[in-house]
Amino acid sequence: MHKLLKCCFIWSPIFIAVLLLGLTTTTASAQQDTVAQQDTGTGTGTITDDDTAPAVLSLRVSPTSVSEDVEVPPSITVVAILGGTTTFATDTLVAVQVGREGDTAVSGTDYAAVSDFLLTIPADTSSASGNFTLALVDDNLVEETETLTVHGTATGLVVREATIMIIDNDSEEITPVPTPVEVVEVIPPATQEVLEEELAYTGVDTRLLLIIVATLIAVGLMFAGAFRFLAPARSRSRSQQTSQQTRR
Ligand SMILES: [Ca+2]
Ligand SMILES: [Ca+2]
Ligand SMILES: [Ca+2]
Repeated sequence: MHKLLKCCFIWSPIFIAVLLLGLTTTTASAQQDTVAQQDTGTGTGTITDDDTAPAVLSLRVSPTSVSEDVEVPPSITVVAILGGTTTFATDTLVAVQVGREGDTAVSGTDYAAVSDFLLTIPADTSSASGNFTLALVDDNLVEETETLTVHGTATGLVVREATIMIIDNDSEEITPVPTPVEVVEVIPPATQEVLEEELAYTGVDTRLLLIIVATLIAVGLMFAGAFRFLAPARSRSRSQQTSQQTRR
């Protein structure tokens, strides 16, 4: 019995080790079998994209307004921007046109015609920009502010346009209207004095005239009285002379 226990004590670890080795070998063999099966099999996987493609593209311009009489034709920058947060995996071509029917700024009249051009938004990019020169016509017409549309097209996208404003520099000549002025007649002091002197002189003259008239009346009365006094005496003297001649 003692030998039996001793034998078990010695051989048990060996037995366990052999058992574990066998299990490991079996597992590896099973894995190899699985790999072998995968290598020889086929499968199809589907990757579903969770990004929504852009649907809108906006055009923006800078500057947005220019004066009709600007000395140097301005360079207008046009930027095309995809709407939203996603981009395309391929390039996006945007055909840009400057001006269209209905604009108040007329090509060839208010500005020199601008050729169409392309903007390319690279793959995995949200925007692109380009430039064109806007040569304005400085006419002498009095006009309202004119508008010039920058628009375009891109496959599968709604393109929102931009507007440039052309500011007029002409104005109507305004004829000044005279302001009515209230005129107040003011008599200069010198004139006032002259008038007062004339009035004073007229008063003296009237009094002098009255004195003269009164004097003449008085003189007339005196002569009349003297005539009355002298006339009877002369009559009596003539009568006496006549009676003396008669006596002779
Ligand atoms: Ca004009
Ligand atoms: Ca002008
Ligand atoms: Ca003008």
